[in-house]
Amino acid sequence: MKSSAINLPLSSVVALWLAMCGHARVGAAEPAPVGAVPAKPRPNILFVAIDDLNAWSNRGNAPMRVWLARDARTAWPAPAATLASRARMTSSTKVPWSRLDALNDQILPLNSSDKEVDRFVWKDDSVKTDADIATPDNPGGSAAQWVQYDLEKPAKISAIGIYWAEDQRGRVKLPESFRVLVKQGGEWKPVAAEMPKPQADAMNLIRFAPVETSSVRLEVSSPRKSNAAILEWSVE
Ligand SMILES: [Ca+2]
Repeated sequence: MKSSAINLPLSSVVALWLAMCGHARVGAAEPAPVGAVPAKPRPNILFVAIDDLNAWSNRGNAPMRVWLARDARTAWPAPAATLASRARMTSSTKVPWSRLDALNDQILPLNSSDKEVDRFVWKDDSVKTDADIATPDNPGGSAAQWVQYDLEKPAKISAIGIYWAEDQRGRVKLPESFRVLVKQGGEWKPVAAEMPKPQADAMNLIRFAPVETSSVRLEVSSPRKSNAAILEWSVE
């Protein structure tokens, strides 16, 4: 008998299987810090594949097609078209093993110390003296590090989201301070908003008066002998 393939949305099969097994989870257990929103849980590709096969072998009577990614990065959906995903990225420094495209790949971590997703990490070697550390009179510090989005074309923006990395053990720490700058008339100008204290384990949202710009820069000052790092940076 000629068999035919049945195409079910993967999400439907997995949702059904999770519900039947009592593994379905909804929402975040911990409240989000003030000024921040919890990250969305990321899909677990391995878990999905195993459960999907299991569900099918118990119920299906026709072949199921399964593709295994040859490159781990292709197992994730392509980023949606956003201001950030279309932007050109540059930075003041970068630890060689870290990835600049971790900023806009739209892959969110489980928490700030998640090592299973890519992160962008600045070098710390420019922060040496007290004068280099940011103060109210010296915002950003003279040794401030930065990362920059050059937008595909000028756009009006009014918010950014930052998911900071922080390791409980190690040198990656939350920045002591940071600023958001936009380029206008060839000059960098800070956006009109008070920068909140960086929070771990959440997407930090900063809203400001709408401004039209072609480039956005995020400037940070790291604690001495530490590296600031980012897991995701969105622009709206
Ligand atoms: Ca990311």
